[in-house]
Amino acid sequence: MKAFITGVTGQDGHYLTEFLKNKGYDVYGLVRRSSQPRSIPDCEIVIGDVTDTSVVDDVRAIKPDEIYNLAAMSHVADSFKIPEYTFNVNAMGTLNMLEAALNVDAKFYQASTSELFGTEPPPQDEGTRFHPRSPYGVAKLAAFFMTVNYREAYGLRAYNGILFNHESPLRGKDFVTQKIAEGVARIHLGLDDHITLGNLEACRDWGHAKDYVRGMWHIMNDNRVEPSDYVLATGQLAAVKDFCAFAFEHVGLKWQDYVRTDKKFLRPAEVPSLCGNPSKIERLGWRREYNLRDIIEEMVDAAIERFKP
Ligand code: G4F
Repeated sequence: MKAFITGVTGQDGHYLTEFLKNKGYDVYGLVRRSSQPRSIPDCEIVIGDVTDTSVVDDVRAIKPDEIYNLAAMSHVADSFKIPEYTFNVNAMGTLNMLEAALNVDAKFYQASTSELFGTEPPPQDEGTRFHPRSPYGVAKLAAFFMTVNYREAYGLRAYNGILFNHESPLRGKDFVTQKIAEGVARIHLGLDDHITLGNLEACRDWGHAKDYVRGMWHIMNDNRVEPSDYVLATGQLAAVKDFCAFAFEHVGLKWQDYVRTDKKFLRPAEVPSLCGNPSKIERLGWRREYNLRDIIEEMVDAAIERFKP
């Protein structure tokens, strides 16, 4: 089996490459040209970009069985600053990848997101109305329905994985969980004396990226069911301040003594509360292995190791 992954240098790309290679797949990863050093997983590298239609030729040359479209401008707050770029990568990039999949009749996984639900109250599932709250969310909504449309119009075996937040030690530093984990580690090591965050009341359903890449494969590989869309979530709701409390508690500190807030980290429009109902994917046999405490402890411990002198 051959898999083609876009966004292979991201957190999920790393774990998915490892997971698929362990299953015996040949993995090809689309990597954007960059002069900056980056961590690239061990796979066949294809230099290209989802926003450049040459990617259709790249895919035709490889003829993968499965395409995982993980490439995105994935930072919600930044999408307000660069909405056009965000739309181009997240929506038009998906369209290019759908064309590429159609060309070789590959199965297609679209990295969709709980950001689509926006203001709709939890628990959210596959039947919940969409009301995105950012250029990121709006672009991902276009990509969601483009994927549905290629399935309905052309019979493409296309799947949206509607993933709630998922974290790990490989998470980018600008996401709140890694910002907190690294802040706690630096305070614990005496390198800093506080961290500054935005909205502490926002609630999320945080799972582990390893559980969720396994879910991506699961979504694409259950031959008992027709292609459709699936929520991947834990069903556990926690606020940003709860995440802080658990993370500081892990190193024996009280979060209130070290966390400050600054309006500059607030968003023009916020998604207040996301918590998913994973019943549909659980009926196919997927179960998460990690809970929130496991994730936080792993992230804080890994950050301590990184910053240790
Ligand atoms: O960690 P975040 O930046 O993740 P967000 O916005 O929920 O998006 C992530 O999850 C989505 C799935 O639901 C993905 F689609 C998306 O690509 C990304 O992976 O922020 C989480 C919450 C927000 O409510 C934010 O306002 O934390 C709040 N927050 C509070 N202080 C902060 C901060 N977020 C960041 N990034 N930095 C802060 O200082």
